[in-house]
Amino acid sequence: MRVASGWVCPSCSLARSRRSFSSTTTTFKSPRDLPYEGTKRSNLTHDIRSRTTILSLIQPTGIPHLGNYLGALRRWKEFQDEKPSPAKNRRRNHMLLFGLADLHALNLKQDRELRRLNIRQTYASLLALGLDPRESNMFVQSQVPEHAELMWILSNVASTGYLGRMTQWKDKIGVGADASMENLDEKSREKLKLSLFSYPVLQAADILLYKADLVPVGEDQSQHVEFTRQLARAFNSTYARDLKAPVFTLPEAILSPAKRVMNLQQPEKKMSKSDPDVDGRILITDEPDEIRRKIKKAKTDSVVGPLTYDPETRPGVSNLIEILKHVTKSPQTCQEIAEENRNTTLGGLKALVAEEIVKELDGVKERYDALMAEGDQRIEFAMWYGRKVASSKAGNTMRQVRETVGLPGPETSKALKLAVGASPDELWEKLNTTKANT
Ligand code: AQP
Repeated sequence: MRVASGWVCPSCSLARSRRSFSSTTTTFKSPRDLPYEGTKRSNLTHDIRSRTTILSLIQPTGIPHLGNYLGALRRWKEFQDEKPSPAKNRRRNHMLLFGLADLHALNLKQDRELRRLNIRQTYASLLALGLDPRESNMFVQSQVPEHAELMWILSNVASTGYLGRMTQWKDKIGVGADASMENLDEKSREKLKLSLFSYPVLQAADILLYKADLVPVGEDQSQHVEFTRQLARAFNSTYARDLKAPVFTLPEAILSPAKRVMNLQQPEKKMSKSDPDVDGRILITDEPDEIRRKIKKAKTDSVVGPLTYDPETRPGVSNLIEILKHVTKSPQTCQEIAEENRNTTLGGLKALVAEEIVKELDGVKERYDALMAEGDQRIEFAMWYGRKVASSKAGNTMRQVRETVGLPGPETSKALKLAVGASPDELWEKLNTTKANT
């Protein structure tokens, strides 16, 4: 493995003394270095052999769907399943932090009971997929208040021009990709809340708070990781220029091969939890017959002739071929899959896709139901455990950030340390006495 010059992750000894915040390249000796075949990891700046922090969050806006699963959650589980390195005394190579982004999810207006249920259901879904709180720390974002604090500090280096060019707020309020703050009509301005516009700043705080090296995400989130890198650079150069080492390292997005699973009913849109049409998505907890029904109903086309892959002219059919490729982790290209099945009817293709999804999600529904039926104890324990680990890491980062920026820490003086257990009156008295005696 070769690591090019430049700043690399803090746990990595290589190139540590170089103080460049720019992106560098790493080459890998073997495919084993990659989380799994087909994963794109370009221009990595850290040494994968050292302990890497991997972080990813999901919004608890409903039960995860096939897009969330293929784009992110399956990866989470694969990281967890990676065997610890014998050379490191069985110490796992990765520190895994997975979270429920419930502060982000406040963007979606919901009744409080439904919100609580969604958080519990999303957490249960992760457990049902096989994520184990003893291996992967699974925390709830709002239970670690440092996320919001770091977001505010990062807001001071976040440019509204950059945020204005990002696509997510445009998607969510339903304006075109070429919309800008200047040409928004009054109604769209009203719809665009500050939390949606500044969503990427909170996402950057999520990542930087844990000094994550790798962030597995679907394609829709990759521009947010790029923005995070930009904020990390801006913070380092604004506040930490005089320090020996930068405060933040630059995270890398890991894009899943399943970049963008599309909506089954509107294949020009991505599959989404919050889309009102439930037939547009396969939930990871759907029963086999429900999966078959939704795939059978998926919008395709009436093109006569052989099966072909062309996302432009045949978006529905192409989406099904892509799903087939990713669910089965086929090394073939989508064109090759289409060619191999050229004489298969659309009905035949749908049946094939449905059966592969049923196989892939086998057992998830049963485990999910069992967890939801058993009461809150297991889920609450897992949340508490995840929060404990996350809070400890977050607290360390925020101490460093406050000091770097010049904000007082939680204890501002030795005197306040003495105050533990004393009432404010007693302490004031004590300070006055000390002053009088000097
Ligand atoms: N359709 C998709 N294809 C591939 N990956 C996807 N992801 C989401 N949709 C797809 C990835 O799943 C992870 C968790 O997503 P999220 O819930 O944090 O945010 P999101 O991208 O906004 O997901 P949804 O399902 O569309 O939720 P709503 O409707 O609530 O906004 C992320 O890594 C994401 O890339």
